[in-house]
Amino acid sequence: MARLEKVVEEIVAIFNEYADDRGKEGKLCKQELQSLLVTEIQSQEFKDAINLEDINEAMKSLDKNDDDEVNFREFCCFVCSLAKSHHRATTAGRKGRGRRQGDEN
Ligand SMILES: [Ca+2]
Ligand SMILES: [Ca+2]
Repeated sequence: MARLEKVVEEIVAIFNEYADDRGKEGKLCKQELQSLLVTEIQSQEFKDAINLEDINEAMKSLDKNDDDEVNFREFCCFVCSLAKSHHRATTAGRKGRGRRQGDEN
């Protein structure tokens, strides 16, 4: 399977595994969100992107529609924001976006 396909499958599998653990199926309650974040986020870089110390704060930032559950759409926004901050981190130090005339030579 191609890499991107694997990534998508993994995202769906991770969400479903935790979301169907307790309470409503297909949605992450606070406890499910907490165990997902604690288990599936290990590196400091990604930990810095979300407040793991305070699950209430983490829930508040992910729960866009204020129903105290994280649905798949909200989870995708979170994964996307992790990807964006990782992209920023790995491209930091490059000058500007794209190539501008006069840069570095
Ligand atoms: Ca659930
Ligand atoms: Ca929600």
